[in-house]
Amino acid sequence: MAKGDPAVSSRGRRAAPRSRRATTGEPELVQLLTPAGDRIESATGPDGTEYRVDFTDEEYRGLYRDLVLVRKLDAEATALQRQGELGLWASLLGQEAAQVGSGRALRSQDMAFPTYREHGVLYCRGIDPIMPLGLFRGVDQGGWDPNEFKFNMYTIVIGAQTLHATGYAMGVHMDGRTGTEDGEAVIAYFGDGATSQGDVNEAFVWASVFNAPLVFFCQNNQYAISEPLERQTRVPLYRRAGGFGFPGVRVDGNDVLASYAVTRHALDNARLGQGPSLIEAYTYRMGAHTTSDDPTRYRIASEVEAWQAKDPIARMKAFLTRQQIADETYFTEIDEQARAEAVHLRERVLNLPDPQPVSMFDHVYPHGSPELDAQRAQFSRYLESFEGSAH
Ligand SMILES: Cc1ncc(C[n+]2csc(CCOP(=O)(O)OP(=O)(O)O)c2C)c(N)n1
Ligand SMILES: [Mg+2]
Repeated sequence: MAKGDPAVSSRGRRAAPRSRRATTGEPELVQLLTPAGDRIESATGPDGTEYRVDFTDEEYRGLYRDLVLVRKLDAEATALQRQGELGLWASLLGQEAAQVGSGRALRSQDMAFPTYREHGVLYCRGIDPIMPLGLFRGVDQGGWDPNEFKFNMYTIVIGAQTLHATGYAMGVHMDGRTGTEDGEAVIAYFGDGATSQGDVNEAFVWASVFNAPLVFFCQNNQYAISEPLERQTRVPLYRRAGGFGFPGVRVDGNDVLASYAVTRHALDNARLGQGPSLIEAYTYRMGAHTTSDDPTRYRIASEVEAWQAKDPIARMKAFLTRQQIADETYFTEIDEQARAEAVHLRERVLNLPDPQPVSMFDHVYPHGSPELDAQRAQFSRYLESFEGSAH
């Protein structure tokens, strides 16, 4: 999907001719699409940057399709876990706009470092959604070639990937792959809870002083499992960036247009050699932390309902309908496409082959090792000892 440059493009064709800047003393929230589906033509960030997008009708419809597909595939994975077909699933429900907006803002040469919840970004990278399902079904070790898709492996150790991303981005800079419009930028995803980790704060320091071409993309979904945001910070998270010496901005993470505009701008600054920045995508985890969690034990229904009114897909649908960019026929078509893709995904998951137990030794070192060979041989003998027995 080729899209206009949000920072410099001309105004959206049917956009309402107005600009918005928060003046209430509340933290500024960059927003280009209200929860009711009204377009705001441009929004000004805390450092004066003006954000806007200029999509064609087809591109607007494409973003809607991405949001719906990503939600449907995620729901299918949750259902598979509930039926005992996956060991665990971390749903992205509610965070589709933050992920699709930032994921579509990446250029092909950019590198992404995800957590365990970035199924929407993975989808936008053009990766087959079955890839992480092998990991959560326990039939592979979750490995893929990060360079093939410019998408690093899922990381469950909270915050660790921000350091990996920083090191990688420092390398990009040292190799001279920044400073031009086709330079490479890097994005590191993490959550609100991760901001309390030492790793993340160390990543901020290193990225800052080495001017790494890195966008720190924090999805503030208000919870770290059961811990609410107020247990992580006394200041809005995006303001942390100032103390480390780089810009920070808070975007409406349920607004796919603003998420796109803010991320595209930050990535382009990074690729041009202007160093790191922090984006706080203000959103909400509508579901459980993972399928092992029961959020009714620590949050009240009215809070969830309040966020339901800010749903990322509903506002996009309202906008497309009102502007006559799409109609019911289109929405039905997309629902049908999403359903078919989910069925296809399910069939393939159920047919994933079980691995041979000894295969766990295969990818530890690229060229093996004598010690590992000995361990493999010992394990093989152990497995053979069961042959012919009932167990
Ligand atoms: C280093 C480390 N400590 C603790 C955990 C256990 N853990 C898994 S998810 C999680 C909460 C993370 O919250 P947040 O960063 O807000 O991300 P979210 O799950 O909300 O997307 C914790 C503490 C872990 N995986 N790694
Ligand atoms: Mg969180």
